[in-house]
Amino acid sequence: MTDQPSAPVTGGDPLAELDEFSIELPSWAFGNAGTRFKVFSSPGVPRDPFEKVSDAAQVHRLTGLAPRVSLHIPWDLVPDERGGFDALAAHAREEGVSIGAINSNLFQDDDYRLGSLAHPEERVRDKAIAHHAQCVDVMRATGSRDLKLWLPDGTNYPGQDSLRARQDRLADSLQQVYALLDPGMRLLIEYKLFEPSFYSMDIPDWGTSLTHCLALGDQAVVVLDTGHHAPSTNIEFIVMMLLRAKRLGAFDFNSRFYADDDLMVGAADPFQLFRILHEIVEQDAHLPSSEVSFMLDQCHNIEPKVRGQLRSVLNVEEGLAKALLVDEPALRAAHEAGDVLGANDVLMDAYRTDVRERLADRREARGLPRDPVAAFTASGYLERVSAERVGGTQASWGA
Ligand code: LRH
Ligand code: MN
Ligand code: MN
Repeated sequence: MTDQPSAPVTGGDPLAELDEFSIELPSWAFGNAGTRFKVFSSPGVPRDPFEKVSDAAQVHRLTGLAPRVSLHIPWDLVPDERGGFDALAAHAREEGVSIGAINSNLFQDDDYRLGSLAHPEERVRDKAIAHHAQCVDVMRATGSRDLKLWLPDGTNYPGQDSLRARQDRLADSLQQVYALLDPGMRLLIEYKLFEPSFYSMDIPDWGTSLTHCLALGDQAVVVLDTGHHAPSTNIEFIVMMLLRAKRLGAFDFNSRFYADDDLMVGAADPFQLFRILHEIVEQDAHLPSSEVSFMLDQCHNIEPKVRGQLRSVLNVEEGLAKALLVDEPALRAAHEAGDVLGANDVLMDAYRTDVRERLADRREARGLPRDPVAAFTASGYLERVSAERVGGTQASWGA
């Protein structure tokens, strides 16, 4: 192999692949969120799932990047007198978006003190399984493909329960949840290192999640939440391995300085986001055919919510644009030549490229505002909904 990097094979714009890329927004990002110390309330916050979907639709309207909204059940339950989930799906369509993943909730019921799907008592496990049947009904009504399961189960003290018995019960419960799926539906299994359990989590890492997925079947895939790892974990390595195993189903993107901070993606460590997206591009997983769902899982505690989501999707777009600019032939040539620093230079050249003007040009060419955040501020949307959304209770994380 030559020591000269070969010329790129195509003369086309590498950013054209952004046309097919999309990001899914979490309904809960639009409600009031906080820490265990205080939930600050913001004006104009949605009072129900319809208003959350409308806010999410603003992000799509201004960026063209976010056509789906994930729901969390029971936070986003729609009462029959509001037309049920058929009405919510119709509302989403009118707003130009659709319903994405349906998240189950196994962490806010008194019965789940010792766990849910891995609970020692069959009655509690059955209740947690039945909750997933309810979620699958919501999927059918809304046209959602993905059932997303994050398991908060675990133990706080060594000896509190048998680690092995918990896994066996979990495997059995997961099989029952999996059996609820229609063909074409997917079960997304999310892992988390710690919290709310502090000694052992029953699905603490990608290996455990993947092991369960492999036992369940092709419709089970892993969710990687970027905030759910130990500090210094090489997340892009995990991304590469899950793609290699064809079991990376989705991301929950966010960023963190310490633990599961749920801050805006790309805010704490944009270079990590770029490295993750480089592994994605290496395996063409940014293309819709890969079926990787790029979701956000964030809470906006002190920042405005719609603007927080706008900033987040633009951060992901920017990271992906830079990853698409990596000169792949040059990188491969450097690998083959064993050129350590040359290879690193190729990657860093792409990361250091300022793509903001190119992305604004692309938006303009597609009839979108060059600066979606400025367009949102100028639209008066927040003032309008703040005036309209009086009465009722503002949604908050967990309600
Ligand atoms: C758990 C988690 C999971 C939940 C969400 C609200 O920490 O990341 O995805 O569904 O937060
Ligand atoms: Mn998550
Ligand atoms: Mn989390």
